[in-house]
Amino acid sequence: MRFSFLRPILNAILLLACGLGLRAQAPTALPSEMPAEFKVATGTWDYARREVMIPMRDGVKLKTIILVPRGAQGAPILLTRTPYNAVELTSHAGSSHLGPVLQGYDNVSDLIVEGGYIRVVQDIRGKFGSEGDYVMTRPLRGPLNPTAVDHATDTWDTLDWLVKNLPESNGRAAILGISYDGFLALMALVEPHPALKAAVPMNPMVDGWRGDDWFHNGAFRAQNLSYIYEQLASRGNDHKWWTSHFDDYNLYLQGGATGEMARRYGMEQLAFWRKIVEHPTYDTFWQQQAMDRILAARPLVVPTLLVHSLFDAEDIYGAVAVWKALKPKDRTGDLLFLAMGPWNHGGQIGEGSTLGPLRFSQDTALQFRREVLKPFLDQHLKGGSPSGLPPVSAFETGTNTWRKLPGWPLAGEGTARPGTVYHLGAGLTVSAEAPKAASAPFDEYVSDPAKPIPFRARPVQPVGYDKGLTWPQWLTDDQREASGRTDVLAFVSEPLKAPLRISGEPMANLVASTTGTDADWVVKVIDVHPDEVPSQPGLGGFQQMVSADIFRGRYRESLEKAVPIKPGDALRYRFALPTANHVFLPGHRIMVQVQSSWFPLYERNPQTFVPNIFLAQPADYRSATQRIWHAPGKDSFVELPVVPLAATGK
Ligand code: PG9
Repeated sequence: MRFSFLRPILNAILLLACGLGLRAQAPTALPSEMPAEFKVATGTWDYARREVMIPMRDGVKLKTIILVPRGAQGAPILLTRTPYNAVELTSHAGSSHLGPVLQGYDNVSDLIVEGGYIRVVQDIRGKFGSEGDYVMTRPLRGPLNPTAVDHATDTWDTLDWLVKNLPESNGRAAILGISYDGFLALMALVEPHPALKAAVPMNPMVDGWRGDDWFHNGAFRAQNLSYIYEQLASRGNDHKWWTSHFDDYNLYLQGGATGEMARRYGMEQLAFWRKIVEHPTYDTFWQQQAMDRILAARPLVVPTLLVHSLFDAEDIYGAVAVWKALKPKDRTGDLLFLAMGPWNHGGQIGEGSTLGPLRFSQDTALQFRREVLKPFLDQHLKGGSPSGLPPVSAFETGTNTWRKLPGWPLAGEGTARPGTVYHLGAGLTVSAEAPKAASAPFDEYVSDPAKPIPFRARPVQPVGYDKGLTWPQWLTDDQREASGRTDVLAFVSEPLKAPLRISGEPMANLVASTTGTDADWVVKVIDVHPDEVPSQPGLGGFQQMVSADIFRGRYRESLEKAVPIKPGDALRYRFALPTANHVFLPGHRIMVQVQSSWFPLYERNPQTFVPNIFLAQPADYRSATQRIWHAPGKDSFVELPVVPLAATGK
């Protein structure tokens, strides 16, 4: 064979070439089976989903989810602004239908679908998909916010963009939301965009010091540390609160003072937490961001429906405070409305026929959505006929009846009219009789910060809305356990012979002394059910809390300045309890419980005056003997906002 001598050389060249070729052609990785960007096939969906970044006046863009019903034309817009993840709130189920997608946390999905609304949910600046810096309940431009933007301007800019960029809309919008989102709905009223035709602030956070999320009358709500931690540690709530205890009672007790507890979680890194520690009193920091004060200083021009829950474990103060501040501005009577029902925090968007052990024999939440919310929105967003709503739509517990009321409160609050004063008396009684000189002048108990009174049965669950957690309904817990404790005084009336109707805020009036130099006072007005309740045996002897709150004694003279209590001095403490709309039925008894801790919902008072309780040291926590006086001139009582049964509102 000619040139056969060349074969080995040729083979070697071939091998080399193949090797080189192989190396040149082999892919570095298997090609991805995922497209760079997947387009969801939405042809069969009954809505279109748009995700947009809406620019604000300072250039920051806010992530906004827009859900437009298929074929919508001239549709009104329902806007919610939130720090709770707009994408998640609009992605509840994998469904081609708008209803299931919105169901769950989102407000009133049934109403949205039936009403043909364009649903818009937006992350506020600094949270989840939005750009910008996060500031907890960002105060309005002014002394607490030197920038040019706040939630009022962000809402204005958002609405302006929406009406210009949604050809399917009729240019009319409402803002609605619960709690933080309710606070944001109130912010929209500060300088409303002309397209804003209605607002529905539900359970809004209004005053974080007086009676909503952070403090009640100066007592810090320690169990909220987990919320502050998760909400502020990262944009996307990635850092989850952790615990090494099953019982929050143990967790907070071993944590010591709240400042020390927070330090163990590294919370000094969180600017809002540092602000809380710097502002334990009702100083200008809190006053200047209280929404009732802010709105009271401006005209009311947007029709507003305030929604209040009678068993709201988080924001039981806000809606009624705004109502009181704004009602005088509603000269024509067609701008401000109030609805209140037997719900927990946000319960009006769920199923409302029961709450804890209480039964209302009707779905009160559905009734509210159909008979109050829908007509209100129809009138203002669709140019429908006047809603015909009364100023106040209030569910009355006890009788389980809806009332259409001309105003709120029905009774003159805090006026101590005859028939409204219920004295705490010797022998642990509640009665209309003033104390007599001959009877025992006080009752007393020892309050021991080493053994604070659990605010609910242990093990105390964490605050939260996950399945299985009963936090949202704790205000309906049976108070029987507390009434049997030696560190709780339980004053009780004889069984009532006639129904007693209250509509408004009960006032606590304690004359109390302590051996310490600071003290907390918790007062609970309770409806004690008869010992046997044939229709619901489990309610036999049930102690139903009707209205209750805590007051930090150091603020007796001024909410702005803490002062020590003089040991042994019998001093008067007067404070309002949350709104109630209740009838004590015949055979029921009125109970008033008094105690000095409510733990761990509220941090412990060391009972030794220290300038800042967040920074109290272990040695400051001391037992004290508390006396509740019921002697002539030193009479403790509750003023109940009593109204005749036959009064208005049938
Ligand atoms: N109650 C919650 C909250 C509101 C405002 C500030 C902080 C917390 C909420 O449910 O949104």
